Amino acid sequence: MHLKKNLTHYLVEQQRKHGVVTADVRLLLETVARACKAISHAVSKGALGGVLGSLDSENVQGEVQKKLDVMSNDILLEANEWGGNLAAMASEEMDTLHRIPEHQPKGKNLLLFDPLDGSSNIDVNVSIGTIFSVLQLPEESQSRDVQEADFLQPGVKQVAAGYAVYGPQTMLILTVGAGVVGFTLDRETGSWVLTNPNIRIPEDTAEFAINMSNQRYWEPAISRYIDECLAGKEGPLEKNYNMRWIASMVADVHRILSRGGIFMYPRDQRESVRHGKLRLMYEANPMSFLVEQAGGAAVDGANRILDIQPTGLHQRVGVVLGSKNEVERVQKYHLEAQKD
Ligand code: P6P
Repeated sequence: MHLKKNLTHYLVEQQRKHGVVTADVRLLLETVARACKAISHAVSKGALGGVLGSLDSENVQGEVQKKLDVMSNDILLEANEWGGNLAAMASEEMDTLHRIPEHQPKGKNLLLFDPLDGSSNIDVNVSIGTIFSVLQLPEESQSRDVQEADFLQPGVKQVAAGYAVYGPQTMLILTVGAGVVGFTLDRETGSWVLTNPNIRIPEDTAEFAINMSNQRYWEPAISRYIDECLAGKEGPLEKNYNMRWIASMVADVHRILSRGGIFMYPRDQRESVRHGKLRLMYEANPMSFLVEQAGGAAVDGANRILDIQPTGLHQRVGVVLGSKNEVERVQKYHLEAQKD
């Protein structure tokens, strides 16, 4: 029987051949992948597992928590407390950092995650996902207790990032800084099988993703670009565009990694979205790392997302990412608008 390459095989290769993965990061990624299998199993049960619906609680974002949000968060915390490769974790669902318990061995990695992104789609059976990012504790911090400030590193410092998408297939998309690879969960063997060994985003696209209902709040640069897309063949971009909006970042980004496109959740004039809706540390940064590693681009408007110096664990940011030439056009419009 010919065994297909799996996640462990890939990570051992990256560790041995390319030295881009240390043994403790390899164990961390395998542990996160195992937790995503458990989350996939819980999500797939739906009403049969009594896991749908909301709790009476709100998270630090002031969003009503779904049962599966909290369950997914707990699965990731429990899976990652014993490995000895982490100093602390941070999550969209927790107000502040989660230190590794005293009785467990500590490591020098920091794990950040959105345990179940797109959870407004859970109850209507639309694809959702888990997003994760790995940073390392700064040298000077390794001799003391971890603090929230230790997480506040720009996205270029990530050593790994990825997501699991719970859709018709459950897939794990990962980068350790050596390109982007995709694994499909084989539910019969429980193995993450390498099915996409070299994911690349086409530099051009004719497909944009944005929530059009926010159009009246957009900044001029976004309006200018979308107007040009809607003008189609007769407009300045000289091609007809298609539109998609799943309202599940993992699903929209997965489509873009699979066939190209541009995803936009820009900051806008609403008070609650004046810095953007998506969170920098555990949504925008990991997705931007993946997109750049696949040959795409990711900006907050005028600036590269991975260069942003964070000021808060849950800070929000505008996000425009995907096919390189398209994103650079939007960035150019923002830069031109700054000069006006
Ligand atoms: P809207 C899901 O709640 C999320 O954080 C992202 O996954 C998604 O892209 C966005 O918000 C959808 O936002 O305003 O269109 O519902």
